[in-house]
Amino acid sequence: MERPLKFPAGFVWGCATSALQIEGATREDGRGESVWDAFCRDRPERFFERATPEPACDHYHRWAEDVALMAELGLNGYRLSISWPRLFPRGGGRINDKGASFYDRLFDALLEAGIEPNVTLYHWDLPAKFGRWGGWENPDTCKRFAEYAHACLRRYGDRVRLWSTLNEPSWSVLNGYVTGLHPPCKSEDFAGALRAADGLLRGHALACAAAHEERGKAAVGIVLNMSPIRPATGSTADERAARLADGMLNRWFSEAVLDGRFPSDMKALYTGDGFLPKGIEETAKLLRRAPLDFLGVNYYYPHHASANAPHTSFHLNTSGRAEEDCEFSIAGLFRFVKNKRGRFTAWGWEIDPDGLFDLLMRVHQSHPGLPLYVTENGIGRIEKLEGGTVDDGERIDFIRAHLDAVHRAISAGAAVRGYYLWSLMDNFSWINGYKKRYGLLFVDRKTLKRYKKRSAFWFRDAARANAV
Ligand code: BGP
Repeated sequence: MERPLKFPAGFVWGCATSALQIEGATREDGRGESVWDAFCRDRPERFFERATPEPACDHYHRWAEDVALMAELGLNGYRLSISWPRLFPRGGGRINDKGASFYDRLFDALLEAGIEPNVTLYHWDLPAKFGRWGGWENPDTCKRFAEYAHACLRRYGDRVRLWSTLNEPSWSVLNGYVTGLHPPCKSEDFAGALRAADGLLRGHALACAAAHEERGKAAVGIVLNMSPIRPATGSTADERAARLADGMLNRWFSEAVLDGRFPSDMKALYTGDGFLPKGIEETAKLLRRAPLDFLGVNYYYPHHASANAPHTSFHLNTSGRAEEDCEFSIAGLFRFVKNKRGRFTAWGWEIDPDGLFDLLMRVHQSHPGLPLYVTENGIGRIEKLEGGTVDDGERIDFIRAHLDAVHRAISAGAAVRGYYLWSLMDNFSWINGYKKRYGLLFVDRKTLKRYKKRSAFWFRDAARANAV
C-alpha cells in the first residue's frame, strides 16, 4: 500500500474515555453511587490489586489540563460518557446542578479547543438504586433512562451533536448475567441476560426518541462491540458454533438496532430453552421507530469458535500474566479457542487488524452508506515511565495497522467517519484495575501527573496530517 494513507476531509481523530474510568470524585458535589462503586466496596477481592474508581485519573478536577492536552495532541474529536449518578444521584427526580455544571464547563472548553464531543449516555455506571431494584431487568429502568436522556439533550443539546445511547450492551449483559464478572454478578442466568438485554434495547429506543424530540439536529447512535467470530476449523460443526456465538453476542443486538428485528434462529433457540422474554416483538416495534443516525463500533479482537464445548466455564485474564489463559465456553453450544497462529497482548487478546476491516465491511455490506465510527480500539500494556515518557512502539504499530484497516474499508466504500483510540489516558480498567495501561498519556498512579508517551506524538502527527 502506498504511503501516506490520506483520510477523507473531516475525518475524526479522537480518543475515548468513560466517566467511571477517569473522573474520580465519586462522592463529591452530590454524586450518587453507581453499581460499580457498590461492587468495588462490597467485593474488593474481585478487582486486580483491589483497585477502585476513586480517584481514577481525577479528571473531575483536572479536566481543563486534560482538554489542553487533547488540543496539543491534535484531536478534533473526543468520546466521553456522562455519569448518570452524577446528574441524578438517586436515579431520577431533580437534576443535580453541581454535577451537571461539570459537563457544561467541559463541553464549552472542548468546543473552544475545536474538539467535537461524542457523548455516550450509559457506559455501565447504573445508579446503584436501580441496581437494587433489578437493574435493566426492571421495566422501570428503561423509562428512567429515557427521562435521563431527555434531561441531557435539553441541557447539552445546544453544544453536543453526536449522542450514543449505550456502550456495548452485549458485553455488559454477558458479563453481568453469564460470566458473573460485572455487576449484578449473576452466572449462567440466560433468562435474566435476555430480560436485561431487552431492557437495554428498549432503553436505547426510548432514548433515541427522546433525543430526536428534544433536539431535532442531534445525531443518535449506539456503540456495539461486534467482534468477528470465525469457525475454529472448516468443519460444519464449528461453522454452526461460530454462527451461534455470532447470534448470541453480535446479531441479537446489531439486527435489533439496525433492522428492528431479532434473528429468527436465535429466537427459536431461546424459545426452546424457555428464555425468550415476553414483549420482545413490542421491543422490535419500538426499535423500528428509532433508526440509527450512525453506528459506533468497538473492536479489540476476534473470536474463534469450536463446537467442542463439553463444559460451561469462563475466565478472564486480569493480571497480564501470559500463563493466565482466557476461557469462554457454554456447554453444548460453543467454546472460544486460542488461534495458534495469532499474536496476543499480555492479557491474551489477539491482535488482528483484519478483524476490524471485516467488521466494518460487514456493516457496510448490510447497511451501505450508514455513517460508522470506530468508537474504541486500542491495546492494553504493562508500562513504565522512563525519562519522562514511555517507549510504546508496540502501540504505534497497533494503531497504524488498525488505521490501515479503516483506510482499506473506506476505500472499499464504507462510510467510516472517524476513529477514537481507547484511550486518552491510562485509566481504571474495570476488574483489571490500573496495571493495564491504554493511554496516549501515561498517568503516574502516585501523583496523577500525565506524561505523553511516544504514541502521543505519533498520533498528533497523524491527526495533523490527516494521514498515516
Ligand atoms: C471496552 C469498554 C471500555 C474499556 C475497554 C478495554 O469493552 O467499553 O470501557 O475498558 O473495553 O477493556 P478493559 O479495560 O477491560 O481491558
